[in-house]
Amino acid sequence: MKKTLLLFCMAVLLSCACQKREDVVKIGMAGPMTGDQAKMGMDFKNGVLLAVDEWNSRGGVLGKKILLIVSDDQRDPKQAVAVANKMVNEGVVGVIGHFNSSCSIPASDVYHRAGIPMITPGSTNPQLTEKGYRNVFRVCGRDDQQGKVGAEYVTKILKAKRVAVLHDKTTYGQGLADEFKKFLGSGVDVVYYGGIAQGDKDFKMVLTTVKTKNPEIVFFGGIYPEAGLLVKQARELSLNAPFMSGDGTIDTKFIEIAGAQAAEGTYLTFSSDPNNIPTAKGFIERYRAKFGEIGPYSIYAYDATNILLTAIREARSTDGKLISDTLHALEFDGALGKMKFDEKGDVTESPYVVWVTRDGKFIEHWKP
Ligand code: ABU
Repeated sequence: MKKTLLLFCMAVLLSCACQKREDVVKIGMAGPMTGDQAKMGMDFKNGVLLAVDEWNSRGGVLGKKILLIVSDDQRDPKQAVAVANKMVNEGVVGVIGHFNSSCSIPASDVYHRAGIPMITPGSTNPQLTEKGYRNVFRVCGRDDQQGKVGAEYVTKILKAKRVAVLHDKTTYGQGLADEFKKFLGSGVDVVYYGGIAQGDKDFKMVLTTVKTKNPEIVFFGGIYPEAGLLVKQARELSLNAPFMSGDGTIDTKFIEIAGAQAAEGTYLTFSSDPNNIPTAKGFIERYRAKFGEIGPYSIYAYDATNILLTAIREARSTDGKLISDTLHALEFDGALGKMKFDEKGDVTESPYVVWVTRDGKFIEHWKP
């Protein structure tokens, strides 16, 4: 009797667990939710959440509500692998993330083994999509594209001859610095090349050395916390050459940390201003109403989520392979405009432009 009761209870529990698993479609989102890049993580989360809420208000996907699982990778590669494994074990059918290339790349191995699609809104290091994983996608561009545009501006427009190149020794930061350096014209002299440590606060020693090299421009491959301090401390040392950086720096936090005066005239490579993209209008209004001003990658997170959910709907399945195949075939109309993935999982179009900081704001400045 006892045995029968036990078996009955187990069957009920199992049925509840299955029922629970089937009640919702789980998708994961991962990024730096705490620490010095938490602003980026929050921008991601808000973009994803807006898309999920909109889908859920229309009934969800495949007749089920969508459940978002948010994970904090703390911009740490080991933590990224840990949260990737955790989300896989929790049964996510796709992941939006991560932000840092140094997190997305090792985490992609986990998603690949599990056969789950991942779409990063902001990891730009080329290696991510060079592994040949059919389940890995990005809706942003690549550092070989943005490094080239930065180098073209410095070489052809600024006509600089003496350039200092700094990076934060990360996959993204050093990778972008190297791409930038690679594309500089043959008449450009790299008078300094070197790395700083992410998380450090005092860069005066390296900046003092850079100053002795008398550069006309200083390029920094890295993210806004260090970029802001570098620019601020450079001005304190009367190193007044303009700085150039990439998409990891174009955030209001950069100006906040550097101060508007020190940040004035900093060049940044990124995509075009979404405020000038007609298809982005509705997204910007709805995002602002819910969360305030959009961050640089909010719209990318929103489009990445919509693409993933569209692929699940079109595939009529939560099977990872079917979703990935559908993602490769989709032509998607997003807030950023038309989007299509190539064989590698990169977007077929990702034009970069140069922005400049003026009066505490980022202004779109130059198109190649
Ligand atoms: N692309 C901006 C910084 C994030 C990353 O690729 O590491």
